[in-house]
Amino acid sequence: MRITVLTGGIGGARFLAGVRAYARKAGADVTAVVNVGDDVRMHGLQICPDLDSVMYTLGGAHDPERGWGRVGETWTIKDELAAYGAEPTWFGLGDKDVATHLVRTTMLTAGYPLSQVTAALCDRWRPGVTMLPATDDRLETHVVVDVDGERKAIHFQEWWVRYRGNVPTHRFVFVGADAAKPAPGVLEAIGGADVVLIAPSNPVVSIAPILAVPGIREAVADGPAPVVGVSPIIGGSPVRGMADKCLATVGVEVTAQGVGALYGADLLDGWLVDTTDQGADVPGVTTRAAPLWMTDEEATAKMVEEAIELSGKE
Ligand code: FO1
Repeated sequence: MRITVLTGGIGGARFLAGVRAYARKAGADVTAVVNVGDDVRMHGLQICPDLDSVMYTLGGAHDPERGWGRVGETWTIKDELAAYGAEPTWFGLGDKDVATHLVRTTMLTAGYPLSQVTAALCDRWRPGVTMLPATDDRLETHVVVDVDGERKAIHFQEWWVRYRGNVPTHRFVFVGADAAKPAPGVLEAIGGADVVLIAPSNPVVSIAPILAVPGIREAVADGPAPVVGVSPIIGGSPVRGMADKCLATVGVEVTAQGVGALYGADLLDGWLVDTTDQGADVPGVTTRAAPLWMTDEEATAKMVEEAIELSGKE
C-alpha cells in the first residue's frame, strides 16, 4: 500500500511518526508532502521549519518538549548574534540546528533544488518516509496585520514567534504560490497513492499553502485515491499551536466540523474527528470518531489505522 500524507507543523510531524509505525506493520510505503510556507531566510540561512520538524522527529533528534529544533541544543550562536545586535533577535537558531541550515543554504546556493537538498539531509536522519517539499520554488506565508498603527504584511514567523499571533490580523497570503510548481515526485505521489491523508496540521497555514501550489489541490481532489483528513481541533481547541487564531482570521468556526467543512466534500472523502466531537457533520463527507490525542506513537498509529479504515483501503 502507498500512503501519501499532506503535512506541516509540529503536530504533522508527530502524526507522521504514527503513520510510519502503522506502515511498518502494514508493509506500506509513506510519502510526506511537506509545507514550505513557514520557510524563511534569517542571518543569511534558509530555514525550513516544517521539513526540519519532520526530519528531526522521525530521525529521533527533535526536542519533544519545545516541539521544534534539536534535543540537547545549545545557544551560543544565538547569544553571539544578539551581542552583535543582529536582528531578528526574536528568532532563535540553536547551534546544532544551524549546521542543518548551513548545509541546506550551501547546497541551494550551489544550485540544487530544495527537494534534492532535503533528500541529502535525510541521508543522515533516515526518516523512513520519503520527504518531499510541496514545491522547490519560493513560497512564503505572509500575514497582513496592524502593527504600531500601520497595516503591513509580515512573514508568518514574525507573526507567530514575535507576536504570538496577538496582533490584529486580516489575512494570510501565500507569496509565490501562483507561480510555484509542485516539486518533482509530488503529483506522482498523490496520483499513485492508495490513500491520501491530510494530517491534523493547521488547515490555514500548513495545509492551505500546499494546496495553493497549482496542480496539487486538483491532484488530491480528482485523483483516484480516497482522501481522509484528521481533525486538528478537539473539543473546540487546537491540539497545539495557533489554529484557533488562524481559523478566526479566515472566519471559520474553531470546531472539528468547521475545519471539515473548510476542506469540504470537494477534497475529502472521510473526516476523522475525536470521540469528543462525535456527531460532527460535514455534508458529503463520511465522518468517524476515534481518540485523536497523539499521546505516544502507539496511540497515533491507532489513529492512522482508523483513518485508513475510514478510507476503505485497509
Ligand atoms: N519557534 C519559536 O517559538 N521561537 C523560535 O525562536 C523558533 C525558532 C525556530 C528556528 C528553526 C525552526 O525550524 C523552527 C523554529 N521555531 C521557533 C518553530 C517555528 O516557528 C514554528 O513552530 C513552525 O514554523 C510552525 O510549524
